[in-house]
Amino acid sequence: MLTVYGRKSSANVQKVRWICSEGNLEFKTEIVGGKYGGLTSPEFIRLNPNSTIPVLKDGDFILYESNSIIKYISDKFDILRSDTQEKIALNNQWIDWSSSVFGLNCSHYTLHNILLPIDQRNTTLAIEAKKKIYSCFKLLNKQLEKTNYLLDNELSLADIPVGCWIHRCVVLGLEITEFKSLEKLYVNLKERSAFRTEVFDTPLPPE
Ligand SMILES: N[C@@H](CCC(=O)N[C@@H](CS)C(=O)NCC(=O)O)C(=O)O
Repeated sequence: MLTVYGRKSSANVQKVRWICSEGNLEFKTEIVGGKYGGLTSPEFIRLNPNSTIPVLKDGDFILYESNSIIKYISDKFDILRSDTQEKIALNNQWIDWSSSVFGLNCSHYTLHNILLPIDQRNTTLAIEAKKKIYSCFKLLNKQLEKTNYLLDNELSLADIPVGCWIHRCVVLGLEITEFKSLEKLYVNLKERSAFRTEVFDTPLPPE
């Protein structure tokens, strides 16, 4: 059976738990990270020398980096797999963007709003991250004008990381109501039980 290492409040962990649930895959959970610690233990460093979550264990096979993990699960268990090179490439494009642009700013916003001790939070950095997140909302809203999900009218792999970060923004109080197409995606995601269980109903970091 698969084991997913990481606290349920981590957006990167949520991506992995969501795709497993989307495909009705059973998995075990090892809660580490955040207030639970454990990322610098010798056992965990053997799994991931970066001391970050998530980590996936599939038998003797160990994998870290959330985006690599969701692609592995998608391919191996045939969950949300794309049938053309173009669709694979577009999914990869959005998955890369979700980490290097959108997720990066969501992480900064999280850090400087709730995660760091109050005396280490930097309001300027939080405002800067918020501005960049709103540019991402605008870009996503444009992309979503003609489709219910990012690539077409069905859920694709790329919706998973993007959906996790959208939810993080919403729970941190960032308003999406002026972005009607983006809001429609969020409504569609909330109708999926895998999203509700693994993303929507989870606590905020560092829980
Ligand atoms: N690029 C990595 C980033 C991993 C990462 O930064 N994970 C965060 C949680 S979202 C972490 O390990 N934080 C330390 C902690 O939870 O204690 C991935 O996508 O897996």
